[in-house]
Amino acid sequence: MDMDQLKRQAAARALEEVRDGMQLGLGTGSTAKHFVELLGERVAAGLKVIGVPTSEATRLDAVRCGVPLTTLDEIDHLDITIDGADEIDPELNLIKGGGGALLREKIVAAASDRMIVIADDTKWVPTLGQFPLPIEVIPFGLGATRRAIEKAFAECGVSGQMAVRKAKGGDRDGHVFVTDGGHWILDAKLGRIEDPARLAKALSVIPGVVEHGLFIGLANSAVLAGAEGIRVIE
Ligand code: ABF
Repeated sequence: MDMDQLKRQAAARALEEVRDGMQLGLGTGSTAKHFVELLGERVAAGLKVIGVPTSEATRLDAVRCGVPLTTLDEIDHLDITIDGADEIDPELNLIKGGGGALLREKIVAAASDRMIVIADDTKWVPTLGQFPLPIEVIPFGLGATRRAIEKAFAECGVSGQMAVRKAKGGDRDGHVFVTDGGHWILDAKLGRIEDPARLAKALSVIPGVVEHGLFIGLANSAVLAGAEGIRVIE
């Protein structure tokens, strides 16, 4: 079975948790896209739900699939957010943001009663850090922000190269990648993050850092699809 089929299976398993009347956070990325498509089929068959998308890309997918949308200004909470991840550790800490939507993804996840992560099982790791950690930053004063981030890395016992993300494909190919919020992303190759909660706190207090891709204590369960079948980790 190819990776895309595994992603769709994980999405289908998460869809079993969705009930009539739920308010849903809709994630970003190829796995979350499968979820939106499958949800659209259920909506066409009569399921009543409403969604908050975590990116412009997901908003367009949801519209295409007929999933009704709202915003966090119009509703006061979400029942479940279903989203992908770049890495998932045994405590269900995550690295997210490879798709560039980490800021909205974190706002939406934090506004949800539950977060279900959907992924193929290659995303399951013993320790976070092989995937470069995305850090969303304000372009103004980037040199100072980078130095502060490097200081936080040293205090938290990690180090590695950081690079401003470049857009791949489309009109902006090779130019700086700009997030939906108009910010830039630094990708930090750290290799191994022994204490992700400590690093998350240290990054969060740096002026110029808008958000980072460490999701600590936000996910309630992970649905992992692999060659051996589906595992649900809680
Ligand atoms: C989003 O999409 C991200 O936070 C993560 O970067 C990525 C996962 O993508 P995919 O499902 O395509 O592997 O959820």
